[in-house]
Amino acid sequence: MSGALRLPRLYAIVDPLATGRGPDALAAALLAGGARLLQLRLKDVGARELLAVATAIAPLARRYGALFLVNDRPDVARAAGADGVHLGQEDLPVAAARRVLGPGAIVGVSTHDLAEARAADAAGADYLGVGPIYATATKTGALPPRGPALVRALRAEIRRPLVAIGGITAETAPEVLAAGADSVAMIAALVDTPDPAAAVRDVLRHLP
Ligand code: 3NM
Repeated sequence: MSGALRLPRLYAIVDPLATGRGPDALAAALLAGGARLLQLRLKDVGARELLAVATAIAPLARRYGALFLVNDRPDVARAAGADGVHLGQEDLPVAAARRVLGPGAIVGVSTHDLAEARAADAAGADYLGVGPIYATATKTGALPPRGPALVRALRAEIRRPLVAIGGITAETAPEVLAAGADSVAMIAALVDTPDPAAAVRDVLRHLP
């Protein structure tokens, strides 16, 4: 997309983990709690199921005025009418994702060090994911945690929005934002709880 992107400070990721919750029910709960940016992340389903879930969540997000992104798959994001896509390092490059999604879409990229961040910046990503900040059990094969220092290092030279990720909780979110992140992404802290809507409300109360 053109122009500077302003992201909500909480970047809520719809990944049911092992909770057994349906992703659409989870998305509804996160929105009801006040999340205004959702990313759908379902690592173990095929494109058809991902599309079906994304197609159900997109109008729900729109009703709340929330941004809705799909992880990994620009084609699914476009077909579902999502606002954009979040790309990992092994997914399509930013330019190819834009060819699929069109000029108005949001394209974010996961980065884990300065070199990846510089490359995503040069490629024109709308925002950069930055992590893992703290230890996380959510992502298989996650790199060692880098602490808020990684955010500080990237902030020193990159102007694009930075979305910090990895083991962030309501308690640690303020120090990550203070290090220069624009937003904090969370999975377990929201999802692996008895009441995801209440977890979102609690996080939003903690944010400066
Ligand atoms: N990506 P939680 S860390 C999906 O470093 C993801 O790129 C990461 O989940 C990265 O909030 C991570 O439960 C897991 O730790 C985030």
